Amino acid sequence: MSKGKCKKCEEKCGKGKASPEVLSQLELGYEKLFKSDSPSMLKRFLIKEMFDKLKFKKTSFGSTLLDCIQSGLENLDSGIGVYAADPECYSVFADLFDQIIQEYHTFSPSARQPPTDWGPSNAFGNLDPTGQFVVSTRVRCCRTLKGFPLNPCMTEDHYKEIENLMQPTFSNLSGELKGTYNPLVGMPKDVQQKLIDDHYLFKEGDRFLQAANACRFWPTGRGIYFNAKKSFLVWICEEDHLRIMSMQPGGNVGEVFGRMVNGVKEIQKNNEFVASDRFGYLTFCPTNLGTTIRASVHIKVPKLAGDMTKFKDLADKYHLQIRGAAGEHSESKDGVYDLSNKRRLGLTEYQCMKEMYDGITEIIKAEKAKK
Ligand code: ADP
Ligand code: DAR
Repeated sequence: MSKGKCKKCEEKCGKGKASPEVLSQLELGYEKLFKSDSPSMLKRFLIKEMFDKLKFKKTSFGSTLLDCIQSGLENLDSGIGVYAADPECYSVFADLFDQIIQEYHTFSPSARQPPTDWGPSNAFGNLDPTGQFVVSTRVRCCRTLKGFPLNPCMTEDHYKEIENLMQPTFSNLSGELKGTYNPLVGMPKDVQQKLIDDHYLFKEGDRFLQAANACRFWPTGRGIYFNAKKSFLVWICEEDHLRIMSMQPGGNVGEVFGRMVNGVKEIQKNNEFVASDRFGYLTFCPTNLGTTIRASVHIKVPKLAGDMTKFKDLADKYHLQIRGAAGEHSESKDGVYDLSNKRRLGLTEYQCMKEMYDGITEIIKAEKAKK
């Protein structure tokens, strides 16, 4: 397993400051951002004083401010516009990350992520036993493997090593978790597209990830593990090193969550994850820190969706996020919306799930009550 820095980072590493080329790109990008009407948190929080302080800094991996904000400089329509190019970025560029984290997760600089608490195994039942509203349920979490950098600092060998590192773990999964690993390299395009269309596999070509240097050497080292029912799945090296997920038709949150927890516990028996006292599990995007859990339902609420402004206000009230039927950056299809918890940091895994469970319960009540 490569413990060393990537060639790109080696070139950048060296002591001290960002190179003149990086500084020049930063100044040009910042000027464009400053003149724009970008809604991103990057635009709102990276004021000139902070920019001038951070632009010279480098992490021990060699990451610069540019490595973290390049996606938001290129995609002015970003909501956030910032990723951690390596785990140290959260401390080296804390001035910027802390404000993003406080706003997105309502998590203050003095706050600490509580210890992992999955809660009691029978905590959650079925949100919609009649099947009138909830089409399907999915719960996912993200993990960064110790000893590896994050996307912008990863070499092609890093991607291959992570893929190879996970094979013994996958081979040892048994019972309901037993399945096969399917690398993207060599996967027929029609098979890949059907897995994407059926909501199992990640999409390709996300412009935000591409601009963040998260898609280099694609599809090397990328792939998906899944069991026979495709109810337990693991993504390898999409946005994060690992995305561990459970999903099934219907609204039985307890079953879906329980399967994901079992999978995480099995995988962590042989693998060490990167976490910090302050933020819990560290991830490429600051929106996924902490529990890293996104628990979602595909739900049909045609009455509420008839007034999207009120629907969004109701979702906000219960700390829920609305996505389209194909996930992030997609639109609803056939009246199906992806509704999930927004907050992942500053609360336990159980509290995260409860926030989603209680929120969706209220959404279903509101849909039933609406004339
Ligand atoms: P992530 O959830 O990992 O942040 P996305 O929002 O892009 O990523 O969703 C990834 C895939 O998971 C998409 O195809 C999306 O439609 C699918 N998905 C998310 N929630 C559900 C759900 N409750 N039921 C079925 N598919 C889902
Ligand atoms: N589109 C980027 C990412 C925001 C959060 N989603 C992730 N991490 N997949 C943005 O800044 O809006």
